[in-house]
Amino acid sequence: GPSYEHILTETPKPGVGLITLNRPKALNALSSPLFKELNDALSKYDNDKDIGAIIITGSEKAFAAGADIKEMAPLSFAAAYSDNFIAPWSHLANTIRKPVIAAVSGYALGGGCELALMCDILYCTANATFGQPEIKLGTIPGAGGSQRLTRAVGKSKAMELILTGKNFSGKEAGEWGVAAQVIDGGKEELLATALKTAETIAGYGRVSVIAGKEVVNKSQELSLREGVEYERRLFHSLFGSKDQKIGMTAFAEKKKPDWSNE
Ligand code: CO8
Repeated sequence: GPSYEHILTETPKPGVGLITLNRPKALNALSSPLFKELNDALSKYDNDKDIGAIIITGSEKAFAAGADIKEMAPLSFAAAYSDNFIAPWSHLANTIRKPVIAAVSGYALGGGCELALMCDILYCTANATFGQPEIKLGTIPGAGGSQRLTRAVGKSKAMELILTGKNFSGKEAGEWGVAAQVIDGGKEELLATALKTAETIAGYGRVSVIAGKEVVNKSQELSLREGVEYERRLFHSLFGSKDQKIGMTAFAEKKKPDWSNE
């Protein structure tokens, strides 16, 4: 595969692409060069017919301790605005169609928290540390944190977190619905859980998985009525897929479906 400087990529299980953020000296601070590599790896997995689900993880100590503060410190308004600084971060949320699981151990602060929130499913360890500490640096979340955290935890709690900059734990992330599962144990147990889910998803037909992700994401953008109509249109359209016939025929025949991904 391609060789990267700031991330590692591997396929630890059939159908699963694993991306490990790997800037240990900076606690995986998300520099522009790192994000360029992350986007490249995500696109490659998204376009790879053999891959059905993607995991993003970090180290035991840090998922990512934020955007790279040292890169941002000297930035001017004109440079940030004209170069559309941070816009490439939207690649994951805007264009990646296969499910992405965040497996968070250690720090997920600022942009690290926002990256985790962009993923489709979030798993974390109980003692992971989340937070939007930008206010302490004289700024505010810039990669969707104010929007996604608010949708996840509600306005009052998001306002408290973003205006005080105080951290919250993995345990709290689970209680508040930010995380789908809080894993007892460390990075190893966390990754095992993420891999199991990714393998399960990668074992289903690609077309229905992509459609499932698309309709859940629409719920974040559309009114309930528009969202339900959108879902119904896509549901109807899946009767045009081979996998709907394969799946329902296999059920009736008490067999295991052999997906065509068509
Ligand atoms: N950027 C750059 N370098 C970092 C970052 C970061 N976000 N976080 C840690 N590092 C570096 C440290 O500078 C240090 O480097 P060095 O050894 O050269 O001094 C190394 O990583 C290890 O860090 P520490 O020595 O600080 O490790 P500790 O275990 O003592 O502390 C902490 C760990 C608590 C995580 C601490 O490093 C910390 O507070 N980091 C900053 C957390 C933070 O404020 N993150 C938010 C950044 S702002 C942001 O993400 C903006 C949102 C995104 C888009 C918005 C655009 C405007």
